[in-house]
Amino acid sequence: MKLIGTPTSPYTRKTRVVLAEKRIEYEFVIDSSHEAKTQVPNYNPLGKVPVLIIDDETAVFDSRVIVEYLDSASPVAKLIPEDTRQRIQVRRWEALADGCTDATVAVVTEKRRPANLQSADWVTRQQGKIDRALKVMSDELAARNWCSGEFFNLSDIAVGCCLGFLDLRLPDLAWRKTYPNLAKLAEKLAQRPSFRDTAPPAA
Ligand SMILES: N[C@@H](CCC(=O)N[C@@H](CS)C(=O)NCC(=O)O)C(=O)O
Repeated sequence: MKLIGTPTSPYTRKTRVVLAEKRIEYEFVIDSSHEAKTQVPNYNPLGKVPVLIIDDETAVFDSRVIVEYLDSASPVAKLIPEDTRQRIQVRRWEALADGCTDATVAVVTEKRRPANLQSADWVTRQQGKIDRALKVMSDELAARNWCSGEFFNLSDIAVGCCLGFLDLRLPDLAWRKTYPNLAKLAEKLAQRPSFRDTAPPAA
């Protein structure tokens, strides 16, 4: 099995954490679709990573589909509950965290454009999504150990990758100060080998 992605992509990291938690061997192929020589569009017409090439040469994307495949591929460390209500709760957390990451990517992409082409309104709109998502994550986590249910699962992985990406790309946001319960969760996740071994290189 091969995973195509980059060490800084938060969606790639989500799939790498899942692979590590489930103890699934894979080859990590680094390919950024922003590079001229990228092969990513040959596997994903959307030109986005991650892409998982499974043994029969089928290319699976995006990260939400990949993690579902991986969780069903091995019984080790189930990360998505069978029960419908619990599963929907976990996937809602994932949608919230991934959506917060999407808005972070949008802010960073906009700020990399030439100053005269940047839209302050667009950045404010995306920043609003990040702020609201963080507040809801913090409110719903409250004083509990894990985001959804009694055990570590995909919801915690998605939130951990989202928070890690905020640290990488928007280090001035100071979310730890505003939301100490999210900081505590991030600290706990950072001690897991799956998170430690996939931490993005410094920007
Ligand atoms: N919803 C997708 C998002 C993937 C995504 O946006 N990946 C970024 C890297 S972090 C990418 O490849 N961007 C290149 C592009 O949009 O052209 C997923 O969860 O896999």
